Order: sequence, then C-alpha cells, then structure tokens
Amino acid sequence: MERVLEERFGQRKKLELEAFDFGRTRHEMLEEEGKVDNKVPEYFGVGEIPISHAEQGFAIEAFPGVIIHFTPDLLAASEFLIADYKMVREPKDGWDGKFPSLWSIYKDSIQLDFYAWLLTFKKIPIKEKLYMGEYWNRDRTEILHHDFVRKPVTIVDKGKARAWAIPRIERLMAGIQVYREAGYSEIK
Ligand SMILES: [Mn+2]
Repeated sequence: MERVLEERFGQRKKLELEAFDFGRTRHEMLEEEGKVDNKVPEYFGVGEIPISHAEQGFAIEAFPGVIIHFTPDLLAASEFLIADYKMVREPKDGWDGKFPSLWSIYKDSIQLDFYAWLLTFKKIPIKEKLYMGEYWNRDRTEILHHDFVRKPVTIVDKGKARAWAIPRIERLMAGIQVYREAGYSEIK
C-alpha cells in the first residue's frame, strides 16, 4: 500500500515535470553543489541558507496505516524553511526576454505546503517556503534566467494541504478495499 500511495502522490509530480530525467539529474548536481559548503549556490541570489537536510527522504505515517514518502529538495531547519529547486523550460514560442515570475507559475502548487504539514510529524515546524528557479532554453543547453520567491507557510496553509490529502487518501483506501473484497490479497 505504501508503494501504491507513493505512486499516486508521485503522479502529480510526474505530470508537472515533463522531462523527469533532466530534472532529476539537475537536482543531483545542485545537491552536490550544495554539499560544497552546505549553502545554496550563489547564482540563485537568495543569500545564505544554512542547509540542514539536502534531498533527505522521509516516511511519515500521516494517517493511521497510511505512510507517505517524500523527499524535499532542501530544508533549513534553523530557519524553519523548506526549499525547492525548479527547472523551467522555454516554451515553443520562446520567452522573448520576458520571463514569467516563479510565483506566477507555482502559486497554486500545494506540494511545499503539504510537505510542511508532513514535517510537523517530525517536529520540524516549517514557517516559510522558497522556490528557486532556473529558466532553461528550449534545447536545455543553457540557463537564461534565475528567479526565486520566498513566502510564508501558515498553519492555515498546512491545514489546507491536510484537507487536500484526506479525500485523495480516502478514495485510494476505498479502492483498495474494493480489491480486497473482490478477493485480491495484494495489488500489483
Ligand atoms: Mn525541485
């Protein structure tokens, strides 16, 4: 069931990220750069972020019997901050020197609020989220632009993320129940 949940939650991310492998590799590179002095690369312009967790996986029993796996790009626990690298690819028609703000792209994303809520189970009280974006050209050969946005994560945001998760998990568990009643012992 853990695996099923993982896949379900992973699906949103897969849909969001068209070039999964590219993003993955770039994330790994950024993680390596971050390890050099435990700081975020300077070119993002975010100032000093004391990284406490880089790409650390968490498994949290968020509801009875429901374990959720997730891996934030980075945490700065001393600043109560969660951060996420984003790779934005140039659209077909190009940007023409006008880059959309990172916030305009991710303002409706629930991902970091949801992670922030999950981290309360680990006694890491997140109060802020930070998106750091690289804007790549269409061919993915160069970075044309950087942008970042830092926003508060309130108790209300975390509550909304929790509320967002509940019907999804219920639907999933109801689906699993149907399979069980039909006599399947395991879902493949
Ligand atoms: Mn990321």
